[in-house]
Amino acid sequence: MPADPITGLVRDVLSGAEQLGRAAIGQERIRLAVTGLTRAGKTVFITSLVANLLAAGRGQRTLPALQEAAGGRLSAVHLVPAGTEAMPRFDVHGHLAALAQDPPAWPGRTEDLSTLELTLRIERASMLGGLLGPRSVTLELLDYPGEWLLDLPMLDQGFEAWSAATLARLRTPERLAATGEFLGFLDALPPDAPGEEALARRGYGLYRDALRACRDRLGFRFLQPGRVLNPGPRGEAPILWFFPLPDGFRGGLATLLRRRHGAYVEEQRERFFDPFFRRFQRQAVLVDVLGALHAGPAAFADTREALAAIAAALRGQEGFLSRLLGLGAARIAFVATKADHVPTRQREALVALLGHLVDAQASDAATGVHAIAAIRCTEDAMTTLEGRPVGAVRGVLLEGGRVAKVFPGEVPLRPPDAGFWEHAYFEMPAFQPPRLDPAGRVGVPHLGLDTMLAWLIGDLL
Ligand SMILES: Nc1nc2c(ncn2[C@@H]2O[C@H](COP(=O)(O)OP(=O)(O)O)[C@@H](O)[C@H]2O)c(=O)[nH]1
Ligand SMILES: [Mg+2]
Repeated sequence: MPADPITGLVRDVLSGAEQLGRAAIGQERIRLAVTGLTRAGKTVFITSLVANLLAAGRGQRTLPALQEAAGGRLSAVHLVPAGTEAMPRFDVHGHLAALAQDPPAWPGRTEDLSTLELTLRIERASMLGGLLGPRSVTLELLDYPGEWLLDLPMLDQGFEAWSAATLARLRTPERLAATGEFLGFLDALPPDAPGEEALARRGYGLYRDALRACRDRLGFRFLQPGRVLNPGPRGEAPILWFFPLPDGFRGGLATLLRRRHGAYVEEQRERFFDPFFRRFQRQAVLVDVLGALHAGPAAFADTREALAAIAAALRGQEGFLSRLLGLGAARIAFVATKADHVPTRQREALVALLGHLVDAQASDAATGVHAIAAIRCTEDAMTTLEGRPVGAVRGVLLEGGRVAKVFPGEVPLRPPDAGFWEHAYFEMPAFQPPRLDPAGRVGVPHLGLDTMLAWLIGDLL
């Protein structure tokens, strides 16, 4: 097996945790992985979770539903100091400091692969009211890029099927501005193109640039393979140097790309997904549903397709979730983030819409659907639109720092049809976060973070 970034990192996560686990025999661990596509709100989510847990450990009622699920009181919460891990560490102090600035700032953009551990001390009351004695639990958090999750649907596809599906997406008119150069390169290739390294590298470079442009300039999300967009801190490796080929290619290039594709898929399965899913049986998949609505019909359809493919791969016959359920204890929460962009009465619609996007079944106890704001920046307000009163939100705009009332539009209960987009009106400005107490004594205002966590990890506390 070639040495490559993710394999190494996952091994680090696994072995680092193993060592710690041994050091604290008898200590219970909760392993929670947080993922989501770029800008979904992963960093903000973990920052808020940590700030609110630390405050709860100092006696503040910041996460009531979680405390209730724990059947007791959090009496102390500590960050586990960094040891000798090779994994990047989640910069919780930096992110909290940004929020405590005046004016407060959102945490900066991050490399999406880092870990952090907290110890939670829980005082439990017995049924008769006496104390049962404290329990100590280690909460291990992993922040990993949602782009990698998009490799899941690749596991059951051969090179030809993957190529056909991928090229069909790249060729849609909305994407041509980003993909034209790569598609031009493909068109000029003879079907018996030789397996030359320079040719493969050139094609790969153009493909990678097309994926990046689709993501960064056009807001598309269904882009594979995930490690091309997010190779992790150790950079690109030859196993990534493939790209989709049209039907009918028979020469050396086709053979080379097919081999690399196969090696990549196998490696992801064996070295990433298998060990990872076995270890992190609790996962939060964050989705910026409102942002996708805001980005328009093509980007929304693309997010929808990406989520459906991920959910199906998790759930299918051979799906990771079904295999984990065999081991017991797997749970995945799909979470619509930034719910403070819509007034309270629309949050149910947000949950319903996300439920449709991931095809959640009421009977599926292992999959939960939630809408939260990890950091609540607004309050409900009323405004008038064409003479009639409508629900709005009020907050401080990030740009300019002035208080504004925003009518965000109506969240549809299900994936909208063409008619919706004709009249679509969806405003989603960036709000300024509330300022965090610099001493960190109080938590961070949120919406539904505790309820969601109670569902996802409450049974383990
Ligand atoms: N209003 C609001 N905005 C949020 C919230 N969470 C994230 N955001 C916005 O989304 C941006 C991206 O969040 P971040 O956590 O950095 O995304 P990541 O790329 O998934 O780590 C932030 O800078 C905020 O502007 C939230 O709970 N409420
Ligand atoms: Mg981040």
